[in-house]
Amino acid sequence: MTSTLLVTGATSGFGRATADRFASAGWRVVACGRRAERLQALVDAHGAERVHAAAFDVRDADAMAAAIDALPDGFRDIDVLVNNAGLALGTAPAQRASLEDWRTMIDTNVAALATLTHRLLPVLIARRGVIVNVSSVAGVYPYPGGNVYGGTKAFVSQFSLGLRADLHGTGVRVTAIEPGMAETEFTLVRTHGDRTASDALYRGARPMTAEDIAEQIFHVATLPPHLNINRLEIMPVSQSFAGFQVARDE
Ligand code: NDP
Ligand code: 8X3
Repeated sequence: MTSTLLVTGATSGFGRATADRFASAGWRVVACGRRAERLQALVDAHGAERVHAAAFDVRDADAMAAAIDALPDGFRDIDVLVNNAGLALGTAPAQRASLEDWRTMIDTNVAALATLTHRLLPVLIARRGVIVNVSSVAGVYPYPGGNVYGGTKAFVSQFSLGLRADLHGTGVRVTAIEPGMAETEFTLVRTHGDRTASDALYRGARPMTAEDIAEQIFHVATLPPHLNINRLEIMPVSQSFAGFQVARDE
């Protein structure tokens, strides 16, 4: 029997690599994102019987509902939901951050993720499915400039554990994956399009790749049905931790 994945943020980075990974393994994939031409490229690469493109902005609850309602036969019985669409905007300290950026992160990383999960819970319960929520080390370890982005990812990790508790006995599995630095379009988005800054961050650092994360997502989603990885924190070897900071009187 063919299984079905729905992954958000499939136009780039982790989401695109996840769509490729599952489609290549013979799954049906509902690939979501705003950039329709990139979703079409996934359809072209894997075939329309394998990949269905669902172009919508996850912050638009009506568009999300319409896209789910419009899923064709063969793509409705979702077994795995990967809530991956998300973003960081800015690295300024809270006192200089953009409120508009904060709201965009909350609407995308928190509100949209909860809305889509709520919408798909009935089918996931019926199919004893899997939810993989893409969180971040930024939700576990604070760093200067992480403020609202880190807060949204702390929500994702804690919401995932809460789902585990509520879905007790249903057979539905829930994992929060918490990656560290991976080279995708993430930093390009965070810097509002500064390619030089993005390239400089990753240069020489051997960051993780989108494919590294997609492989982890595929792994947790295809474990034997009696196993649940609650949280999976993963970093490149080149990234670790620095100490606390101390402000001193003059
Ligand atoms: P990318 O910028 O490469 O991909 C982000 C994806 O999210 C895109 O496909 C984008 O699609 C989608 N997206 C963003 N906003 C919306 C929206 N409003 N509606 C629909 N889709 C949206 O970054 P990553 O692949 O790195 O990021 C994926 C997830 O991983 C994010 O949640 C991020 O926070 C998280 N993460 C990333 C890390 C990293 O170092 N790269 C580390 C830890 C976590 P489109 O623009 O076409 O709509
Ligand atoms: C992305 C990882 O460390 O840039 O979530 O916040 S980090």
